[in-house]
Amino acid sequence: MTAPALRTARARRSAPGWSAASGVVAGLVLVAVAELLSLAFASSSAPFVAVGGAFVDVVPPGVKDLVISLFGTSDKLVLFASMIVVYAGITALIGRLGDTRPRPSAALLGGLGVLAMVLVLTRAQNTAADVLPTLVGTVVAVPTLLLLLRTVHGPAASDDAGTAWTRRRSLLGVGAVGLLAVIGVATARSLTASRELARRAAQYVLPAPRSTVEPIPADAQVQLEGMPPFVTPNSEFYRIDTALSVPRVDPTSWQLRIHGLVDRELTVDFAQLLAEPMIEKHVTLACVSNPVGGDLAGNATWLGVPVRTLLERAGIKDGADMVLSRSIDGFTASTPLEALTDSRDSLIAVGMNGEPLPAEHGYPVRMVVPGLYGYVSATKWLTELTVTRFADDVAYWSTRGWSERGPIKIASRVDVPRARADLTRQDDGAAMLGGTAWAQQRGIAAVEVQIDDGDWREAELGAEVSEDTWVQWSLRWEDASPGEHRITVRAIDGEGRLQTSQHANPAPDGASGWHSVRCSVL
Ligand SMILES: Nc1nc2c(c(=O)[nH]1)N[C@H]1C(S)=C(S)[C@@H](COP(=O)(O)O)O[C@H]1N2
Ligand SMILES: [Mo]
Repeated sequence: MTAPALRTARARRSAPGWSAASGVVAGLVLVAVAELLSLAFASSSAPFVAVGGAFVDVVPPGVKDLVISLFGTSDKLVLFASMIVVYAGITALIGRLGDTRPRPSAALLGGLGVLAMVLVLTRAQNTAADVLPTLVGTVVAVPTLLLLLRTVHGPAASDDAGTAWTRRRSLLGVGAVGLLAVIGVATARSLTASRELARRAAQYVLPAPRSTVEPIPADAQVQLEGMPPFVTPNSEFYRIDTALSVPRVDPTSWQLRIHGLVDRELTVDFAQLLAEPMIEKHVTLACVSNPVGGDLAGNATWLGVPVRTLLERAGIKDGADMVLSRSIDGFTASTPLEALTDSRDSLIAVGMNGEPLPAEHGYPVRMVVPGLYGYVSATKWLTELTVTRFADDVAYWSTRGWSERGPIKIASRVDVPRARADLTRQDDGAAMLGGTAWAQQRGIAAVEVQIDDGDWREAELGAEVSEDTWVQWSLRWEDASPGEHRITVRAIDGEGRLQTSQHANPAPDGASGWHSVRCSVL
């Protein structure tokens, strides 16, 4: 008797649940093989990273805002988790289809692989070779699916529970191995990548600044439990970007190219950049997505070369009004030329709080522009400056519904107490309040606090470090009475303008409105 005849004789018995599981396991095999091979390629060649990155690039305007308001800086984790759920769902459906129609099911899985390959190719860092990991993963996964489908069904003649279970156990085995491979590879990747980067980075030493900046006076920090540190440690600095895997940029091959409307194109490598005269600046960065009272802002001492120095060397042609800065991962920001050439000393930065930039914050080189939201200025993993015109070029977020220009709006917030927290009175019956305010390029002249519907009281300000740096405020609330209260804060900038009470959402050009917290005084 020939094999096909044997198979027709023993009719396949349907096992939809196990078929769905076969789909999920085959999908896992696809990812595992691709991840494993992608170790030899750029991390952006890994299908999950590429598909997630492509997704981030096409989400409609406003969704970024919503996701950030819901999940804050855990947005990437949430995206990966959702992708895993969606992928498991799709592969389960594919497997389920395979219960009755194995070949179309295999074709669908292959199609999924091809779609992932197309998305891998759309990533800025990738070349054609970067599709290989996903290609091989798909080529392995498709026959695996067919094999698994055959395994879980088992011919009806051998229909005793024990045999069926033995066969199906092999499915679980393949699944477990695939899962371990994915986890193992992801771990290995991040370990080897950061070790290798550390080795290369160690070849460079940050230069001392030509002019050191005034040190931060101790009384810039309001001494009150629960206040954020005046200088944000690098490890606590908020991180916002579209990069699903942090770009690991090799400083030995890094280059910055300055071109466009210039008299002579300029290219500098990392050693040349470090040899330029550097300055230091205390600058508070803020994200346009920061909601009223939010913490998507951070304050650091940056070390870098004034952008102006390099732009002047390149020679700016008439008619230019914008510089499009580009990251290695394709992100772009449009910064008004004026903000890069005026006296605010915008930086091509290499140092953050006395250390090289951490990978998450743009190593080896990023932009820091006082007074503008990050999305139009603070390009991390910087590789290119194109001198151009707003009329000719559009940056990443501006094509997604965000404003083309993004001056930072004045902001003030209550940090102590936190919203809905308890506030303990001191022995003398007073309660201490504190918070933060910023209005980069203008500075903060005053902060006022209102308790319930009472009169506005003037807060005491910590030392002002610069107009581009946030200030901390505190208020001794003498007559704090036990019970529920509402605390509202507003600021006045260095030009005498009162912060507007008009509420605006972060999209399209930054949130506005007064921050209020409810608390109960004990
Ligand atoms: N390459 C790159 N640079 C980027 C971004 C990005 O998505 N990609 N996001 C910008 C935004 S929106 C902000 S608010 C700042 C945040 O800088 P940080 O992550 O160092 O705090 O980086 C800017 N630079
Ligand atoms: Mo941002």
